[in-house]
Amino acid sequence: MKRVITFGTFDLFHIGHLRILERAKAEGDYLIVGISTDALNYSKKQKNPIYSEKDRKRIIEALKVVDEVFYEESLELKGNYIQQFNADVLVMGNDWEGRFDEFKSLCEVKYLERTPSISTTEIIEIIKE
Ligand code: C2G
Repeated sequence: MKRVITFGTFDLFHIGHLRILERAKAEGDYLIVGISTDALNYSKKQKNPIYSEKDRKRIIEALKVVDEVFYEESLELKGNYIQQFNADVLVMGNDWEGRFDEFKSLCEVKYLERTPSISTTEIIEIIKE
């Protein structure tokens, strides 16, 4: 059984998120998703997500294509998570192209094309206007 791991904040869950999770699952048989905690998100983006980590996790857990979900507490722990969850493939959107190449010694690393014209940031901007 091929085990796939991916990571993300998945705030204001949208079609781009669903598509990457579907394509990640298609890379193997079992999909594990690391949800960025609120604290990790704050450290990356200096702002809090709209949805709490608890709600973001519940939404991802409810998806048919997702088999297992955990909290990603730190970007530096990615290698540990890959080993802990016995992942064969790491999938990320290509906005992260090249950023996780160091893990090629642990598993396959694949960057999939982002879905164009949709992002959480853009949704927030449109609602604000
Ligand atoms: N994504 C996508 N198409 C979009 C928007 C997002 O394919 N239009 C993908 C991203 O490339 C990423 C996943 O959806 O692989 C989750 O995106 P974010 O929630 O923005 O994740 P991010 O905050 O970048 O966190 O350890 C890495 C981080 O946890 C990733």
